[in-house]
Amino acid sequence: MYYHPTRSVQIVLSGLLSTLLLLTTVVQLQSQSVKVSVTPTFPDLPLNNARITKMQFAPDGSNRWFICEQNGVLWTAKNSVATTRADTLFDFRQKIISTDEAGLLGLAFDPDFLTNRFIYLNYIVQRNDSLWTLITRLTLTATDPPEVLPSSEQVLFEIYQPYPTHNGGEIAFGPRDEYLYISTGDGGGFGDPFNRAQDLRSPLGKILCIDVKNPDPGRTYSIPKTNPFAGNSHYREEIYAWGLRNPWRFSFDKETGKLWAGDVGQNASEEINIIERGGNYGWRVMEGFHCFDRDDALNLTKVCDSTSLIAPLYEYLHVDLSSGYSVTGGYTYHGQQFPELGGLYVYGDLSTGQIWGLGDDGNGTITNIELIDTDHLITTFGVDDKGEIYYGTLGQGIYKLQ
Ligand SMILES: [Ca+2]
Repeated sequence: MYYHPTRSVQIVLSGLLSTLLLLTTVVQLQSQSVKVSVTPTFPDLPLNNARITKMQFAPDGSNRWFICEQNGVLWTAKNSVATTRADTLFDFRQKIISTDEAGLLGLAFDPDFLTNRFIYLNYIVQRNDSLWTLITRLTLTATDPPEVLPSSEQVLFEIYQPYPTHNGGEIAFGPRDEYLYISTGDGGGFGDPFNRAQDLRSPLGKILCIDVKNPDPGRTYSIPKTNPFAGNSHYREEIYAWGLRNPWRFSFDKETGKLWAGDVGQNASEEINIIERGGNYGWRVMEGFHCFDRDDALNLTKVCDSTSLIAPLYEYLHVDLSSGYSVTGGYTYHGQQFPELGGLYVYGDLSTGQIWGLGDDGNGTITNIELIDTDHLITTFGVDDKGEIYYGTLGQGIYKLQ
């Protein structure tokens, strides 16, 4: 059964969301107008069932992908189907915990990478019986291939993780403010058992924002003055937005500056959100457009107080195993190959391998186009220097949309 988007619109009508949403029309299209296929990016590299968690294109003209594997290995290879060589930048398998959803999860290049050669990582370690997310910075050599200077690693920020699930994992610099944005999940457990995503004293279930380029004296970062709780020590001052379950992947539209996030759902709904400063995205009061009940998680008609909560731009429901149940956020498209996709947000689903393009015309019409239905377990997307889109998988390789 194919999910019909008007279903969510009808539920909105019976719910308590703002009247603005009632004006929204969702148009679901198949891909007949856009011909998309996928091809292996590295057909001659032995990827050995690598569980790819992140792929970033180097911003220095070296034509290199940097590829993170969940187990803690970072490697680089030239972006060519003729590539036969990959170079390991580091092997952190001994220090990174790679189990369930934990591991090496995120990578970002410094906005001034050309001069400082800094990269930033998001990964999980175990200390005694506790799991921690570490955000660290490393320096690369200017050689080709580059090498990591291991002694350069500095821990900038850390977050206690109660479970090895719903750990978020994205890190990215804002294209306009150069702050470092970090996604955290609610920390795991069914239905956010400790209500961490709504707890403004917890860093979990959030998008965080810190300034690592202008740290306070004696610290590794500072709080941007524009953060909603900057200067308010009653709350976590790093919070930028909250009410998120597991925003595993987010990205900035390089042209509009908008922050797009895919928030992985619980039992009912996968969300695409436009994240705004100070926004509360609902979890666990709501899942997608629906009030959430921990005791009856499939009841989509429950009533709750959704005042001041921000609904997703779009959701798809867990109808059956063919409908998708774990969103993988992607990137807005600004490449050359598919003019029809210009400005659309390209994202996918881990479980079904579907890839869609989502557009908002700004006048209340949201269009979701299925671009292709692959057989791949899509974990993450990447963009090359021409704006073309790729994705990594759990053990099935790396592919390019073309
Ligand atoms: Ca939400």
